[in-house]
Amino acid sequence: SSSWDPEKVVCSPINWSAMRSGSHSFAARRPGLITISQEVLTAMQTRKPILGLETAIYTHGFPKPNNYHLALEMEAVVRENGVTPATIGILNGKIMIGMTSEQLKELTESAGSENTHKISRRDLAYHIAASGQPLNGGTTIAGTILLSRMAGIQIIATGGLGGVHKGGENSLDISADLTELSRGTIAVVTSGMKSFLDTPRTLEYLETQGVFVSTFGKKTEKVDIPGFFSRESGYQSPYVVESPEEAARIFFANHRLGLGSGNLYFNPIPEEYEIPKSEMDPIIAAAVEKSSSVTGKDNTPAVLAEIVKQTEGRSIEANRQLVLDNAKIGAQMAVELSRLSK
Ligand code: PSU
Ligand code: MN
Repeated sequence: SSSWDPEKVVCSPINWSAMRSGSHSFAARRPGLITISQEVLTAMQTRKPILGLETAIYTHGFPKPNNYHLALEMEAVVRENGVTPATIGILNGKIMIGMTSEQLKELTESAGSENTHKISRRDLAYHIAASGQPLNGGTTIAGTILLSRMAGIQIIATGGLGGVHKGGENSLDISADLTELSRGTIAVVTSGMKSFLDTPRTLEYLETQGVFVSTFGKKTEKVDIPGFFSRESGYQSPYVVESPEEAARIFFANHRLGLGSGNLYFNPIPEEYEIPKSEMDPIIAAAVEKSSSVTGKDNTPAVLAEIVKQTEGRSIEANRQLVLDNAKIGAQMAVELSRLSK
């Protein structure tokens, strides 16, 4: 009907105009529940583009002290592209949207301690309300997606996506990243999933959940879903996008339609840092084998730690380069989205 205004479509709990101003977001309506840094708050008030960043990669992916250096580098790349970084995590029982470098230092240094956990949807309330020692947390993609939504942040840059684990049809180990992607409007930039996940089943699951899945590349070529350390996985990407501008346009249309579902933008690792799939696959297979007795949320970190050990730092440099590139692409998307929504 003529009264239908896509700008007014409410994607609970945040509507589009509120997302832009930041002033009526879920977080703003519940003061004290979520701590938004001064820098991020200013960006919201002045309608500067913002990019959300996850922290499980620092607490449960990267060894110390590389994790702290990476956290700073990620924010620097985002700022260089004219965007305000919002690193998201839990520090001393408080949900943080944006952290000072001292706070980032505190969180990353606490990696590995018994009070620092990996935070997905099911973990969130406990970590801000439990009795005992104050807890810290690195948010997974799932955790970062849902907190971004609460704060009114629309795009996040991450490293590797969780998915359906190999044998998941029996173990039921399916990352909450996938269900969270289906729960609300968010754009996620990631470099793919490692070969310890079942790529075709992950794609089927995402299709069922209505998540748009695309990879940066040329539409005239066949483009694979990237395999994290390598640019190929052997499985074709459902869609191809050619630039951050196009990606932002698709995400904006997704929002204006009120679809209320997430978008995945896979960004293959830059060629010069790629580690061939043939080289990584046996290493990853061995890491999975070694971690097979570790179940639940500890499985992914155990596999990641074993990969780091086996590649002696080479995987760390590849991981660093790809995640920095994701921050750059995510920031460019945020700039374009901000232009489109003016
Ligand atoms: N895969 C990677 N690197 C990562 C992760 C996964 O190659 O850092 C992290 C991300 O934070 C992701 C989470 O959201 O692990 C998925 O964990 P799980 O499989 O327990 O859902
Ligand atoms: Mn899992």
